[in-house]
Amino acid sequence: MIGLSPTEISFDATTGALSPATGRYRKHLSHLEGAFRDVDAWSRVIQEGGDPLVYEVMEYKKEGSDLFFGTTTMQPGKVGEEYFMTRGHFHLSRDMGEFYCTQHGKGLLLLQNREGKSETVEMREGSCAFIPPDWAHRSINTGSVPLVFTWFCNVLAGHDYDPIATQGMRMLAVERCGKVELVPNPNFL
Ligand code: S6P
Ligand code: ZN
Repeated sequence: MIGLSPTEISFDATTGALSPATGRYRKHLSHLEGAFRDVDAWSRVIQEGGDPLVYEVMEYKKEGSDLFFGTTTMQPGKVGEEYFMTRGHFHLSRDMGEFYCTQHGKGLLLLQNREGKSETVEMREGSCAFIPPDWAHRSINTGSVPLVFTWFCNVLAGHDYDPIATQGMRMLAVERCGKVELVPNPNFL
């Protein structure tokens, strides 16, 4: 790691655009099969809504560094009563956490440990969330504008999507009577 040069990377806090970026990907609703409880609503929004973009991730990784960072930009929207959300994952390296710092919009960070304990941290402009090692994390846009956050973690953290893809998370974030509610996921055992 000796010999790495300091670098400036700029980001746009309202769009999440990163410059320079070393990687990026987009997730449209069709990529999130099985993530939302209401499967009929999921198909309907894809067909009638033209498979909307749910989120985009851009990252900057310096070769040889132990750390990297990026932005996640989440569009507002719902599938049935459930808000747009990320897939959610544990890190493959169980001793590596992460920070999420919200730049724009509002949302909920839903966390869950291996024993199924569920917690949330509010995501709002000017706040950062600490994600402890070995807690799964899923971000949820509960607002009406894009939710943009920067994240920072170790390059060796990795993603383990299987547990959440298989079982979902214990709690769901839904809109009821115009309000954000956390309700138990009936499919989580
Ligand atoms: C990586 C970090 C984020 C997420 C991104 C999308 O450790 O937590 O970059 O990957 O917000 O979420 P997901 O669950 O689809 O990877
Ligand atoms: Zn992560």
